[in-house]
Amino acid sequence: MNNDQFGIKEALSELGLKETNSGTSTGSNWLDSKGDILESLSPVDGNLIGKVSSTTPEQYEEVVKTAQEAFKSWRTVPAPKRGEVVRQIGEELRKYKEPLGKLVSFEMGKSYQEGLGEVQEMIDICDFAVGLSRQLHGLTMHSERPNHRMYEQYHPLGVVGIISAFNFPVAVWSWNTMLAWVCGDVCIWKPSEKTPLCGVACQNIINKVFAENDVPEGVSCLVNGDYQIGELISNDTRVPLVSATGSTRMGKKVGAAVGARLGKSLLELGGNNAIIISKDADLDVAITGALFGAVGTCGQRCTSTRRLIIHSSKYDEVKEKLTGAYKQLKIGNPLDVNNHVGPLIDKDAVNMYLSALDQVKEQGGNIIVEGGVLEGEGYESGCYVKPVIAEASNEMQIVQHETFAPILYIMKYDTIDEAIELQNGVAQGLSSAIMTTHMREMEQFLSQAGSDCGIANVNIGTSGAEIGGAFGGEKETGGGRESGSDAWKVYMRRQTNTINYGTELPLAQGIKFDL
Ligand code: UN1
Repeated sequence: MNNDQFGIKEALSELGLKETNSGTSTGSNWLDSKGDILESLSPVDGNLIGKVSSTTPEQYEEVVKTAQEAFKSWRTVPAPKRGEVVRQIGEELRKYKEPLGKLVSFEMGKSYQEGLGEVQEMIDICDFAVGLSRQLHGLTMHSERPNHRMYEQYHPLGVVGIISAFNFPVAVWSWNTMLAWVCGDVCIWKPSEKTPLCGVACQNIINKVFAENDVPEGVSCLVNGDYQIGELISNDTRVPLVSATGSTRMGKKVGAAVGARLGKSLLELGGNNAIIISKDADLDVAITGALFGAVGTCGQRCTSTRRLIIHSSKYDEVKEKLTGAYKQLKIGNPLDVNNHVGPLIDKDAVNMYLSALDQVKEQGGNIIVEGGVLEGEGYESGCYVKPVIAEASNEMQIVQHETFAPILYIMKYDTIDEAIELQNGVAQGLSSAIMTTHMREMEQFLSQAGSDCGIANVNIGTSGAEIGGAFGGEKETGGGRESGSDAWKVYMRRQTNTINYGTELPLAQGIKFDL
């Protein structure tokens, strides 16, 4: 299919993308394309979309130094004024929603609807951050000493490094950056090497707003490249906070490197998310939730549904309904609204999917909806695969592993205690859900003895979280929280201040020190 009919060329030019782009920027200054070239191939048709140069170690030095310098002035701009700049970014994103949504869809492979949804998440976090810019508050407390006042306040941290993944190539960056900016930090973003054009496009959008507001060079920095540039950021003591989204394997490396220098990290890593379908579930809600959770974004969300834990009395019915729904799925070009499932990101991902299917069979799983790689017209990229359902158990090694592909494992339970144990019986702890109309089951699932995940939903699938809540998870998911609620606190340093406005110097704890 000719992708021009979907307006890709036009979108690229609207976003200021060229055939070859510098991947290193401190704002309006784009550094020369000296580094190795990253080729961005679309998983939609396998063709080259554009090239981006990676950042050399020398260029990285220049970026960090410019960012450090920018921090000195950006931190003194009143937070609501920084919020005003973020408000304008939200306005600009509204203008660019369609071309950016299209680029996200074409470079990453998710549906155009989901691409637009991702840009909407960016707009929403801008709005959230604007309000937040007037609410970066600490507490006051009573001092034990007379004529003393005690309070705490939050100050910006400095340079924040953001390492993001291909699957949400723009939204996750914005969750971090918009908060960090209103908090008074400056940011260095390393997008995934699989979606570098999304990074360049966002920087172009930001640059326009920053120029109009005289924001100093270095507040918004972009670097590109493979894991080596990620290592530079993780090991750099000038970067007090590193926020990394991606696999648990990657997160363990980043966490160890940042921890070794006692820096702060915010990790949002793998999930192995389950939905419990109870005997009292509304099955229409349950099937729709499970279907979107498992095949949406071709199973490439960290919140994708990987396991269904179904009450034995409903098992056959759910299996039948779900199998029927899978047969109706249309797989193809994600820019075509008639399709439900787009491609995987690249051929490596396809190979991981195939290897996972082999392991499912070797380890005793029973495949009930067969997989396979699609071939022929429209599937030339080799990245389109069939979503799979397999009967499996937590004991199988492959079920314990997050395969970033549309493979759904289904299993049975009899008691709610057993269901919760199965739900929690994996190394990851991001998202979870129960489908039930039974109040007691629901409350047990949400109690301290219930789901051990960062997200626990009722009658909603595991994916599609709103930005207003803190986003992240426990165990191998890394423990970090991004976006809403009080996630902003990680981007700031807390300071406790005690002020003596009296004429004596009483010491705390009743200590006397008289000469
Ligand atoms: C991710 O896959 O890293 O909750 C983020 C969701 C989206 C974000 C997913 N709002 O599915």
